[in-house]
Amino acid sequence: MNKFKYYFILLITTVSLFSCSKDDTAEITPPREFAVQYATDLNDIEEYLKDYYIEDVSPDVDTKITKIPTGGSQPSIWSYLDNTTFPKLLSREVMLHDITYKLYYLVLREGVGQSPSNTDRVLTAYNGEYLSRTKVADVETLAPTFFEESTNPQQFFNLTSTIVGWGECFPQFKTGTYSSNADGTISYENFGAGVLFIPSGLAYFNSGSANIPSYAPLVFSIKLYEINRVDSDNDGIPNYLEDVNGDGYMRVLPTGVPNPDDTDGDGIPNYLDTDDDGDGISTRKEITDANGVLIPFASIPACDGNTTDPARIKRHLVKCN
Ligand SMILES: [Ca+2]
Ligand SMILES: [Ca+2]
Ligand SMILES: [Ca+2]
Ligand SMILES: [Ca+2]
Repeated sequence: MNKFKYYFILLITTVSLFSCSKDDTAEITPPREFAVQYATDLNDIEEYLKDYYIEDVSPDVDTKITKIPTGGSQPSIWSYLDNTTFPKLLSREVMLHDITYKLYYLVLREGVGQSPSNTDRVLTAYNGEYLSRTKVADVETLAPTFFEESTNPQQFFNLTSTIVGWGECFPQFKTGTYSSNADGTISYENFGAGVLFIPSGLAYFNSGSANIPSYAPLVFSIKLYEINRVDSDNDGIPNYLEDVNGDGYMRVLPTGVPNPDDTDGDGIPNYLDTDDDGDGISTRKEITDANGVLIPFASIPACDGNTTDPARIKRHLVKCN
């Protein structure tokens, strides 16, 4: 009996808690439509590209972006669109949220080392700003606001965990060279450097983040110092060697959409598929020696015996004998 009484009281309390919270909660605004917000963001980004110029690029590729003064003759960032020499303002198409985003990025320097795939980890210095419009005396202006920077990065970011815009742009840059200093620090040179102009749908969209308001397009100046290769499915083959079409990008695509990086067509791209060719034997087991001992990646022989050729793994997977 007591037990029933207890449950009854608990039930009443629960119901009143729920009804209480329902009454007190402000109406939640549904997120904006991606396509509508994208149109606004693209307009803001293109206006920024046309109204601002790269004032200064230091030898260390620190950028200073400034608004072109009235009557000024400075070349806008836009003037570098599809330039054949650096700086180059380029763009990528990104299919997401049932729309095709145009993602602009400025390459100041390409770099001389390796490019990450969109599933690798990067060590990058960066400076982040968001774009917003403010109205003063009925005059609306678009302006950047600084929110965060990292000048001496210590932490690698996995591009699958960062904003989509980073994962889409970083494979377009390469690392450089580095040397150790007597005081234990590292100097980076000749690295890829540029500026990314990211619509909010490829960034934080309606959620915002720390100092970033919701629906804010972002501008990141970046310097790619180092990369870490990732082996997501732990089969001994780094992701970038499971990028079958070699475009630097690997994705999980909706059911029915052909995926160029999915050898057996089971819907799981190779970099996440522990059995790439779908023969029932895990890839990891297929790269063992005669005694079943896993062959270290670097020493896996290729059909042609060239162990330095990255394509050797692909050949191995198509059952070279
Ligand atoms: Ca792998
Ligand atoms: Ca690919
Ligand atoms: Ca597969
Ligand atoms: Ca297999």
